[in-house]
Amino acid sequence: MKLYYAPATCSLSPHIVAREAGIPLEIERVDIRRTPHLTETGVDYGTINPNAYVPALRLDDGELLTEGVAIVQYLADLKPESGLAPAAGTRERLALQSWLNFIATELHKSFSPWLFHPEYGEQAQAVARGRIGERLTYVEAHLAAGGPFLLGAGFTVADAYLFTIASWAAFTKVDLSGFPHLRDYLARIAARPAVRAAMQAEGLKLAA
Ligand SMILES: N[C@@H](CCC(=O)N[C@@H](CS)C(=O)NCC(=O)O)C(=O)O
Repeated sequence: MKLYYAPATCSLSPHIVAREAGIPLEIERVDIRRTPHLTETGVDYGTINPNAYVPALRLDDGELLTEGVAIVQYLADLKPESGLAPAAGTRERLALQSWLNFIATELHKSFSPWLFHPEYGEQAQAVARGRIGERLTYVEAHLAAGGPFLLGAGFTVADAYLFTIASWAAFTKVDLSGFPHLRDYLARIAARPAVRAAMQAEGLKLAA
């Protein structure tokens, strides 16, 4: 299997999941800062994924799987014993899907594209930061009431995704000082060997 990724973007989430599950993965970098987006082997990524965004997972049978929340569940389901996703059809799986959708639609898409493109202007960015702050207040309360992970005791694919997206706060001027449980949570996840390995493979700076 091959994961198309861009360093430190949302594709870090499936990258972490594969490593947490012990699934061997080939990775190919995509330069999403240039138009057209080229892969590291010089292919126009738009010819691979018509939406030209990462992540995308090339399966061994040649099919291309897109959308981060689908990819992480696919990977987790390949290794049910990893506990990265509760079994399909259970209440716990619904809770996982609820978190994945929350992270995708309420957090990921409030950060991106708004806080990554200065051309949207300060007003739009202030609105995005306000919205993110409200959503993180909800996450903070949830972690304060339970934890240590989103679904309770065990690390799941939702944690890989939330870690990836909430870590963007560090370089998008989203203030996490009012969210101590979230900051502890992010630090705990950053220390996981699989997370460190994925970040290292993407050339990212590791927490001390
Ligand atoms: N709906 C997609 C969104 C993916 C997405 O936003 N990818 C960003 C990086 S985090 C990207 O590749 N942006 C480049 C572009 O859209 O051209 C998913 O959840 O997988």
